[in-house]
Amino acid sequence: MMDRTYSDSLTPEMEGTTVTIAGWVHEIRGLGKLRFLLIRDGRGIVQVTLPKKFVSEETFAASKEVSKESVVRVRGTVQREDRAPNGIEILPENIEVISLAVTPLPLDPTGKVNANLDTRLDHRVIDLRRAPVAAIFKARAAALKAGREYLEEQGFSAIKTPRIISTASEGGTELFPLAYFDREAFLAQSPQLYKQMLMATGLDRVYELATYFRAEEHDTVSHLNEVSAIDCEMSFIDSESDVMDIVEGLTISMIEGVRKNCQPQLETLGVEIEKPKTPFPRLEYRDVIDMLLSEEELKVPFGEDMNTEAEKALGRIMQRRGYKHYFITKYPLEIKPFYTMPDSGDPTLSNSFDLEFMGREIVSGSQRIHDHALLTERIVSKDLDPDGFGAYLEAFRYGIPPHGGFGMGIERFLMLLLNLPNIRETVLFPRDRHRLEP
Ligand code: AMO
Repeated sequence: MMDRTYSDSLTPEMEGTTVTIAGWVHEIRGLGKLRFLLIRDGRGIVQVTLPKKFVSEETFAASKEVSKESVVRVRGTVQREDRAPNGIEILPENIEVISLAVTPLPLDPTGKVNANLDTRLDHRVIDLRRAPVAAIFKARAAALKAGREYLEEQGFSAIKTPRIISTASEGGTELFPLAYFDREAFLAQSPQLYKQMLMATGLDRVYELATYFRAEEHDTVSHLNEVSAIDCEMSFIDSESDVMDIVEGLTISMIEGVRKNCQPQLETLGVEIEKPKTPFPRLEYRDVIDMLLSEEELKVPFGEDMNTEAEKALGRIMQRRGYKHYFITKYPLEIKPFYTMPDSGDPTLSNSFDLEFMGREIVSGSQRIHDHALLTERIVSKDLDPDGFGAYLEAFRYGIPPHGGFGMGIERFLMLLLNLPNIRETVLFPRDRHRLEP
């Protein structure tokens, strides 16, 4: 590895020592006989100061030839300078230009010149050099790390299920078809069928950092066509309530993971994250419909799914009560996928739930049907062909415990946590209806 000192290790106490720094030329300021290069290295910025009188001719010339965003390595002496970042500057002995950046730049990485999201995504590599953009991905990594740790502590094992599949699990209209040798296959919409099949094996608690491919033609600020999710399935449950306990614990851990480990990034983003108010309320769908009518004068006909307007209105109601996170439970059976367990008291309802975060769904889950005959009946009632579900249905014939699970959309979670205006901000290289590049 190259010998280099990162900007965040440089302190005024190091005055007089010789160091080598390396990174991108963030800014060039020239005042005739005094020039400044600001070098950005992914952890911060260091000022390199070049008084013409005190540096060699070659070094001064190099500082004039280099363009913004070029990669350089600078060897020099640390000096105290209160006006510079970290209270230090470097007086260079040598400036090596490792990779010269072409001008003009397609995007201004200092963020002084605003660019629209499309232009930023077109030139994502340059965009990712900006501190507020990089901060999102630090927060994303911290949230996922905390989420994985929580699930492992709770006894969940990491699994990997196929991304190339033969059957839909979440309704037939959202699949991307794929040529699989001489047959048709699809990109997986979710690990749903596989994670349920594993409940028949003795692997009692599983999770997957999954990718959902969804051929939805949505063009909104909260939909993607390639989605990352934390998918869990757990067996020997008494009811969906056991699953909601895990969803709540997972959500709190992920929020805490970001709060504890990403304070500098949150400051860069100008975001303050409060500790979530717990326990998360569990509101029955039926009661939500009544609340919407009485408190927001919004009518959602019983049996219809919550539309965006209704979700937002409920978000306002719950915000007034001090909650950002709350469950909606007991949805009508007909609007939930075939694998959802009907409610034993009222079979028109289901043992299902969504977790909402300030008026938007981030998690959906349920207790599943574990009875082979009922499952087959539900598949047929959705106009699907049980023959297409051979191996899945077989798992229900030879002993399978009561089970349930959920999927959490990681991008939705981050968008809401970091108060971002568009879900695309949370993905390095997002895939949407119009974007396949970069
Ligand atoms: P569902 O289809 O509700 O459930 O997806 C679960 C969560 O994934 C996220 N999500 C999306 N995010 C962005 N763009 C999309 N197009 C998109 N689609 C889904 C949301 C959503 O809450 N198999 C079930 C889960 C389960 O029951 O285990 C499922 O896929 O945050």
